[in-house]
Amino acid sequence: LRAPTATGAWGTLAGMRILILGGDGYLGWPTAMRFSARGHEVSIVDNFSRRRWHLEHSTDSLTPIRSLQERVDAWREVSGHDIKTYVGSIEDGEFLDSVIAEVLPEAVVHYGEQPSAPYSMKSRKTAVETQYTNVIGTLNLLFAMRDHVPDCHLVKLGTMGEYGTPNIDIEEGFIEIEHKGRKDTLPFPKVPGSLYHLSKVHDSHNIHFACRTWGLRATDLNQGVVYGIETEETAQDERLVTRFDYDQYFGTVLNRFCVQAVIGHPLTVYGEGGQTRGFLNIRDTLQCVELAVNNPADLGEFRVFNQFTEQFSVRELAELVQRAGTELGYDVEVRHFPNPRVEAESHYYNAANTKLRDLGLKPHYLGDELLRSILKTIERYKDRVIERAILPTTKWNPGELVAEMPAASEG
Ligand code: NAD
Ligand code: USQ
Repeated sequence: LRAPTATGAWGTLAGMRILILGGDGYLGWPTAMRFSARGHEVSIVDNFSRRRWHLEHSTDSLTPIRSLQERVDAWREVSGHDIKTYVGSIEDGEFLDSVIAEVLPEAVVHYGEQPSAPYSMKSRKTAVETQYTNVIGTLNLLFAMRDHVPDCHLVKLGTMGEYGTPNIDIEEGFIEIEHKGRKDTLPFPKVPGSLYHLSKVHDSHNIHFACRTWGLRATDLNQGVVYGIETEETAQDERLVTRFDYDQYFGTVLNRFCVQAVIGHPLTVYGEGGQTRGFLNIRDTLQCVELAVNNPADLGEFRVFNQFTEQFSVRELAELVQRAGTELGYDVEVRHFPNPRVEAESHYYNAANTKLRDLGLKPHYLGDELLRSILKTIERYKDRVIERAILPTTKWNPGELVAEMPAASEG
């Protein structure tokens, strides 16, 4: 394996072996193309579960995505670069072990998890599926790295939602605590808001353990909510588009609002809309992941970066979309719906995000121009929108359903 330079950075050396877990997904596919375009040897693992979950709900990506094989063929045609693919589930330890032994990656970018909070709260089955896929998959990965590539750098996608919404500033992974006259720097307290977000907390603990105990190196990217539809590479050819979801399970809030604005559906602000989160453009996800890969953690180090560029409340986002939509001639209504989630709707939120900026992140901020360009891209595909998939049916606490339906509870 190549050694890092004296500064600890790999530089931007071409030809690193990079394995992308979840490389058929919204973020994984554009990431695979980005590293491939830079001249790295890229391999992808995916089990197509995201495509299957859509089939099971009779929903689909707004963008007409090609099969992984067609994407890889189109990418070869457009760029002249090959991407190798492995189809299988990372919770299958034997499969993942054999992939790691064959690829011998110098960096693993791990996106391959069930990413939806509402899906994880739908039923016992989906909650167990989420935690099994995410936690066991990551555990298998840690063992395979320990046994075959102990120098490899794990870049793991975590989530800002691991922290929840505490009434104090959120630090990047760790906090210095003084307790009864003694001091220590410890993992920041985690109070996540769904069983999905909890799976990421469990992952973080397991990865931290593997770094402390086996000397692995890892960067946990606590990413905020991603929005956007295009990257440099996906825009090169219609066959290279990435998925874009807007349904109640897999659509994230700003992407949903943009689709809703274009089709004339009221923007679905849950509750008061004071819920504040960190956000970033999909182009910045790629930038952040690249920065992490190019500047690896030290052996034995478990680093945490908070990966977002701006904070917004849901209500602020709705107003921004309404304004950009109105400029384009759409009639955009902002409507408050009963909140299906159990979460604070008005709270303090101030999260640190300096570590990626220190490495050179140049954010693409959310402005009217960017929003208008997302809306215009969505306009091209608006006939594909399945409107019945938009309103939420999954409640965090189904007991509330009973309270709202006295007839049912009395009977
Ligand atoms: P996605 O569902 O589009 O991508 C995940 C990919 O992983 C899918 O192609 C899926 O088929 C694959 N996959 C899932 N489980 C797998 C398994 N067990 N084995 C092999 N492949 C598997 O989701 P995304 O939005 O691209 O998110 C990627 C990662 O980033 C996830 O871990 C998610 O939790 C995290 N993240 C996403 C966002 C966001 O706003 N999109 C924000 C923060 C963190
Ligand atoms: N919300 C609305 N209306 C909607 C959808 C969502 O008001 O139509 C609200 C939610 O109640 C929540 C906020 O918007 O308060 C964010 O919801 P979301 O669905 O956009 O994001 P979330 O469930 O947190 O999950 C998403 C990704 C997940 C990632 C996470 C980053 O699906 O993979 O981990 O964003 S973070 O939020 O920072 O934890």
